[in-house]
Amino acid sequence: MLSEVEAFTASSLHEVEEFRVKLLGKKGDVTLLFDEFKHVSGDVKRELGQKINALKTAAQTRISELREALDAGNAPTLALDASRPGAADSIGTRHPVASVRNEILAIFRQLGFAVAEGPEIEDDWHVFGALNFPPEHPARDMQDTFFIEKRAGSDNPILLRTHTSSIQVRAMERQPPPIRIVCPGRVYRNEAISARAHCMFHQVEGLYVDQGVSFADLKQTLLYFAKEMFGASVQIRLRPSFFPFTEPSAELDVSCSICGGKGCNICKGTGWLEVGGCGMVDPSVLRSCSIDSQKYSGFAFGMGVERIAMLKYQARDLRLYFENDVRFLRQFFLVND
Ligand code: 2U9
Repeated sequence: MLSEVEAFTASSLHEVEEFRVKLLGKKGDVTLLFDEFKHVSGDVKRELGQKINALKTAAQTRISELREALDAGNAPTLALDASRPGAADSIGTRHPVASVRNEILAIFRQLGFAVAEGPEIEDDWHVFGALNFPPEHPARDMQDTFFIEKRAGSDNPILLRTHTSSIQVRAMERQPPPIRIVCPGRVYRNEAISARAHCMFHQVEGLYVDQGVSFADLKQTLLYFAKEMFGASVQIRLRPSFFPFTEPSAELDVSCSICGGKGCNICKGTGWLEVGGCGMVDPSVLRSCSIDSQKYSGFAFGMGVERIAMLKYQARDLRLYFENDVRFLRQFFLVND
């Protein structure tokens, strides 16, 4: 905007007045910037204030120059100083969610996992049916899932995926084992938005299917992940749980890296932080995807990227990750990958 102001030229006093009103009038661009500025706080405020003031001064200077030139009957000249150093472009930063997702994927790539993606608009079979969700399961309810189309004569409606597990189902349908993939992506759930829940968030899920894959392999893989992600001194804990698609199933906790497991307000005094879930792929899920469950076994895991980002950056409100407020995003300027 500054260079546009400095380069502005006019052939009449009327045009100069229009320019003044557009910038400095009651609803002018610069006036509106000053209004917005009132809501900004912290370090950004000082820098922004200086920039808006510079813009205002430049506009006033250019208006006076043009008025003087036109009053004197001269054609105005451009107030360009060719010797002035150029202004550097400001470079954007990667969003913290993308950054954490990339970090997670890089860790699993080191273990030989390939990255696989799939459609966000899915069908019931790939999100629920193949994953052993019974027909009356609450996740299949309108309250929990965004349905797009209930197709007449079909029991396979179109919906927004509620987890990235559908990518793994597609991979198993497409290729025979060994399969070793990590699947990142957006998922959608019909939830009220709050500091802890959102109707859209990001997951990374993983799947390893081969001959002789055991729970010990799962545990070792997750321990490696936790140490790479949260530091070499972390411990992991698996708590028994239930998912329709894994048996046995477990919740994955890591020891709190803030207090070292002693108990603090981040881990609510427990010394442990929940980071995801996991389990051995239920043999009936393998069979749904035409994989011989006598010959092959597999493990799977899943985690929410925003949740890991919140733990890593100690943000208290999930909504910060979706609002794209530069005052929040600018704090991640050092994170680059
Ligand atoms: C197939 C078979 C099994 C993926 C898994 C979880 C456990 C899990 C949650 C963590 C937090 C979702 O983001 S979250 O809300 N996920 O607990 N996910 S096992 O299991 C699969 C996937 C695909 C074919």
